[in-house]
Amino acid sequence: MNKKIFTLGILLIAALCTVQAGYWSQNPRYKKILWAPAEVWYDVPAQWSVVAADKYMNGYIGEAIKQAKPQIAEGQKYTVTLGVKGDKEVKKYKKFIPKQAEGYYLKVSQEGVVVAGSDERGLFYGIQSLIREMENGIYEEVAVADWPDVPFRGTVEGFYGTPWSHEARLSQLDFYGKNKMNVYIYGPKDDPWHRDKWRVPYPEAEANRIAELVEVAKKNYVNFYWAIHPGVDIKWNNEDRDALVAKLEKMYDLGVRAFAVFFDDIWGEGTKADKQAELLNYVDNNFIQKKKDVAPLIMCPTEYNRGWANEEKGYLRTLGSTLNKGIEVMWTGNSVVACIDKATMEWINERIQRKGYIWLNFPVNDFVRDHMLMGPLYGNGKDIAPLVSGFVSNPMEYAETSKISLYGIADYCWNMDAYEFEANWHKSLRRILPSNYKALEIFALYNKDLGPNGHGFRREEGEELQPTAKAAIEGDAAALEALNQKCNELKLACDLLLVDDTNPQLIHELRPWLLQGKLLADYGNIVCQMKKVAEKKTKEYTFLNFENLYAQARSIQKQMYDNENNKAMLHPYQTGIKLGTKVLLPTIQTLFTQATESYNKLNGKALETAADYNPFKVKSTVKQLALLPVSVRGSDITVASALEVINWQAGGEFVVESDRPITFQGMDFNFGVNGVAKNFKLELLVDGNWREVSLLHYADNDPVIHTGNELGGMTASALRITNISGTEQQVYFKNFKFIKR
Ligand code: LOG
Repeated sequence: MNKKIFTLGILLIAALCTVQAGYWSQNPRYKKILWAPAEVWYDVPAQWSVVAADKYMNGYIGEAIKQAKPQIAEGQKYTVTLGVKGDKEVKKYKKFIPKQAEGYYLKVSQEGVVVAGSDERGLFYGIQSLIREMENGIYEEVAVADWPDVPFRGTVEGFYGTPWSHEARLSQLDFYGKNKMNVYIYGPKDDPWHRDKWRVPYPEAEANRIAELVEVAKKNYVNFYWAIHPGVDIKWNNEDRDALVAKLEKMYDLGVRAFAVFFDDIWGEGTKADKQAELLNYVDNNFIQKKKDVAPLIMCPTEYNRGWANEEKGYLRTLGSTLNKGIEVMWTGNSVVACIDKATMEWINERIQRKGYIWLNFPVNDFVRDHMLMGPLYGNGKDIAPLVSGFVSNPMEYAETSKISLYGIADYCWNMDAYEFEANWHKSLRRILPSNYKALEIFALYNKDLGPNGHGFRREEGEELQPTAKAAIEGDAAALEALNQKCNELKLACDLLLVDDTNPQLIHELRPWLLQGKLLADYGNIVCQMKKVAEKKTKEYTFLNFENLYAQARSIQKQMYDNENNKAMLHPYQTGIKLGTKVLLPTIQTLFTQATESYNKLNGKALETAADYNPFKVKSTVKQLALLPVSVRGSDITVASALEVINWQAGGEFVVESDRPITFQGMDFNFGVNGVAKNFKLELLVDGNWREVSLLHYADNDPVIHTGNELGGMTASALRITNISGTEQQVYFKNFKFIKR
């Protein structure tokens, strides 16, 4: 064999360039390296012979090993030996095979390769590691023992909005296999046959696609769970019970062998713990258990986070004591969107009398659609593995971009203690776009935080820029130039990414944000230039004078606004396209104002200095509404919608204040329930006095609440909506908009 010894320098280059090789590039990271003799690299042989039982080679294992670099050929000296504990082929290695489920022993050496799984999935995972070890045509000698910390790891497609495409799902399943994740729960809120039409079987075309997904999931050793969401209108009678089982039977016929039942985001009859448990136990006893080849049932409770748990009513304790022991119960943590820690797990596990199954609402962005979430996965406790039965992430409807965080989920769930989020993040960017990973990284730096949102969940963004931003604002010329360079970098990154054709799906998803990113960078460049010329008095005329730059900055502001309102580019729910909102954008805005103020002062001018001004804010005694952001677009003022059920207590108030009086043109809102206008009172604050405005529905079957004609032309500095029904109201906060003159 051709032996190549690389010098340290070359190794460093290998480490820094896009070529990833060796065990440090594995995702998830290995649990235990048993043997790693030296930094010596060997050529991967062109061919090898396989030593393995026929049953593997005729199945998915056979398909998997064919993905490795060497081609299978008979009579080769270099062999790859495959097997599962108990098989004669791997008997010699018995003592190295981890005892944990899905574990494996892998040894790569000059003599040959051994992959010995503790079970078949473990063998598959060992092969994935092997493929990685050899993917660049060279390999290092290594032996590892590897196994997962969390038994069930993966995703729940559980967001509101456009469900993933079939192609996106196929690509996800492949990605899960490669990254050793074993769960995909199918439960997109806006798939009608999952929720609204839960009793109705899928039409043929959709059914065929599901059958194909099941097949591809199997190949990737992923459990495909199909979830049903019956709680919106379920009646607790035999007819609906049988309808539910009949639907699951249909799915079973398509090949599905794992099921979930969701009761999230509902109110009324469907939320009763004892009824839910009775139904689920029935399904468990008469369907899941009877089939013999079906995975344990998963349920998502109505009180799926601590913030919503009503201790007095004891919903969770009822589930805990009533649900069959084998049924898994999902949990999003201390609130809807939260990082998971030991305390929340201890709290929930005690109540449900089993280990909670985590539904992590990250990187889902259905409640902050204007932000793309490309940051690392961080903040979850590294000590929770023994306390969870599963850990799945609810991703964005942008499937390809979500892989950045999912890469972290895979690593974190497999090897929690060793998880390093920064390192994982960099690795993921290289994996997802090797051709342009540096550009992707620069762009991602401005797409981490969620912006203000109803759940109050934020992410770090722009710390690396913070000192520069601060100094630039304080007047430091070098810092201003450094900021200018950052904008150049961002623009360069966007331009490179816009024409990258190696991952078309990724670029397609990012495109609106890339175009907005270019404008943001332009805006930054112009404002830096404005800062430079604002304080200089020049006699001669130059086209690049302050007022022209000012006009250009205003033009860019308008282009960004137009981009956010481009209906052709965005789907109807989209609330805008934002990036850099934590540090970069606010810094540019501040510099814009500073520069304009200095110019005005020096030249006796009165150019408008406000870059972006929002006079509105929300105040609410209804906890779930208190943090909702308000946005202004032209004459439309919109409060962001909330997706979950709002428990609006009797007398609870929702107020939108303005720091200056505005004249109302019109207003309507949608609480998602017919006939509730009578339960609420609307008032406007006119000259210090609250004046009532009537509320009405135009039709019995229309949930939209309209305001009486008296509203048009009223000038007020606040509006207030109060629950006057005397009881708690359950509503959705779907749409809330008013128009000013
Ligand atoms: C929904 C989920 C949604 C997520 C984030 C759960 C269990 N249910 O508030 O479908 O994607 O929050 O908006 C949810 O999280 N409700």
